[in-house]
Amino acid sequence: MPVNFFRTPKQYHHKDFHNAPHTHAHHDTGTVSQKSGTHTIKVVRRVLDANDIMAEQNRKLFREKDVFVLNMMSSPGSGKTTILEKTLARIMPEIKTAVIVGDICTTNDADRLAISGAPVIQINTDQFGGDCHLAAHVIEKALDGLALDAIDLLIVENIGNLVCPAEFDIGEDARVVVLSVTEGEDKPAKYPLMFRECDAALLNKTDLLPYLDYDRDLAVRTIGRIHPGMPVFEISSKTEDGFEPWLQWLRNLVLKRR
Ligand SMILES: Nc1nc2c(ncn2[C@@H]2O[C@H](COP(=O)(O)OP(=O)(O)O)[C@@H](O)[C@H]2O)c(=O)[nH]1
Ligand SMILES: [Mg+2]
Ligand SMILES: [Zn+2]
Repeated sequence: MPVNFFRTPKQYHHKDFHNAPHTHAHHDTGTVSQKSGTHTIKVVRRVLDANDIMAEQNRKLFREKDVFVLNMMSSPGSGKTTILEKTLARIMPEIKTAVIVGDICTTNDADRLAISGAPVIQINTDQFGGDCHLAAHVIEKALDGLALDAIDLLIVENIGNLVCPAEFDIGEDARVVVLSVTEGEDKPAKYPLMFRECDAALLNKTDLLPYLDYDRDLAVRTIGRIHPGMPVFEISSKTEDGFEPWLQWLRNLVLKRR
């Protein structure tokens, strides 16, 4: 019996299916047989275990080097790169920062972020299957090009996607999700795992609120229900409104590490 991916039994978490052979060509799934659902799930578990092991290795290295690592996630276009452009301009040189940025194609974001003077590494996943998230082994490869001794903070701009990046530990210390007001207030309810897994949310593009019917209170209430107590920073990366509380939150975390 082939596995039916559209009728997921409750006991199987979504992420067990995520690396199934049909979706992620680069993963170690060459020996997978699709004949038996049980067999497939076993292999997928092994792939995820491998990611966790690699993530722990990354984390150990970051600790040794006293580097704080922030994983920034969101859907495409919510403003991650713009937030980082403005953030880097305001926290450097006080906090020595480097960025790893993931996209399927192009070095557009790396080019934008390099203007800050921060070392920037662009990962393009089209070379290994067009993956829609960054896995721990990809981060480990990217570290070859970075002098960890010279930085206090490493920010990873993950690939635009509200689903699977939340499932892949990359060895980070903290996670933030960006949600822009143009995406609709229902997105936290639709993608709860992302909001549960993060340590802070940035509600971006608040400068556009006068032009939208966005229910800001509902969005904030929903996030609070999914992840009670998680800070929600309401910002505009266009005007830099609301930036100081977000930067203070970030600075505190990095300084605690130093
Ligand atoms: N009005 C407005 N536009 C923004 C804001 N932040 C980002 N944008 C725009 O949204 C688009 C996508 O931003 P980008 O930073 O590339 O998003 P990313 O895909 O998440 O990295 C760009 O055209 C930005 O100029 C904001 O706070 N307000
Ligand atoms: Mg970007
Ligand atoms: Zn993915």
